[in-house]
Amino acid sequence: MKEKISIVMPVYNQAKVIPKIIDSYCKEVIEKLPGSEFIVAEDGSTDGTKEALAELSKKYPIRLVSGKKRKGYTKAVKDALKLPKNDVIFFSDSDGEHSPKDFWKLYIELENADIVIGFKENRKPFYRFFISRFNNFLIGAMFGLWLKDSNCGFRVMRKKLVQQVSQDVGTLTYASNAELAIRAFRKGFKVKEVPVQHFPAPSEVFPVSRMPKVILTELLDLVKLRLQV
Ligand SMILES: Nc1nc2c(ncn2[C@@H]2O[C@H](COP(=O)(O)OP(=O)(O)OP(=O)(O)O)[C@@H](O)[C@H]2O)c(=O)[nH]1
Ligand SMILES: [Mg+2]
Repeated sequence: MKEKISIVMPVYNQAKVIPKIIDSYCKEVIEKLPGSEFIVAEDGSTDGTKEALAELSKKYPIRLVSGKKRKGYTKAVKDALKLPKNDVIFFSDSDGEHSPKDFWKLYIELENADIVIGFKENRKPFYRFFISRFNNFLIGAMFGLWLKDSNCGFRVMRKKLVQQVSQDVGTLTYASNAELAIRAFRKGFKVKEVPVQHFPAPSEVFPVSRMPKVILTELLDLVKLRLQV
């Protein structure tokens, strides 16, 4: 496969890692697939990320989309997914949890699927591993989609799938990436998973203290989603 791609990357307060991330995704992927584009969707950052990205956009071929006010992950991703020009979309979080080298493993599998999702084999910390597995079990039982890491923020997908489902996402408060996969699966798209490396980063959304609230909300949201698809 040598198809050009569009990278879509949401960014919020990633000043520490963003120069390295932009550099590595450009070198490992963008430069190797001529005609590709790199959409960087940033909003509301307060830690110098905006300034860093403005500098980086002079040196690297990124399409920078910036907003003053923080949109929140789900809205930021939905808006960014309206922008790709190319048929293959490589979506990745920007917090350094993934390696752009793993892109190629997912990309090759797109020959046999409409969306290929990375799965973090050795999830850390342990409570995240456990909760993720439990959530994935519920998704399998309720929707028939059996995945190991349905909410992974590292995936490659066809634009036609993104166009058909991404704008409906908004029911699973804490798992919008999983919701996109579920909606796609229920529309008949083929979903695959491929193991990827994982470099744990501190989580803003999921500290252990918020787990009871997160789990309860997720359970109710899954029921709501089941009534929709
Ligand atoms: N544009 C934009 N990006 C965001 C926003 N919130 C988070 N992000 C980015 O989205 C990615 C995922 O971030 P979070 O939603 O904070 O998730 P996390 O804390 O890393 O959660 P886990 O990876 O599941 O532990 C990161 O690369 C963030 O920089 C937002 O409001 N707007
Ligand atoms: Mg993360």
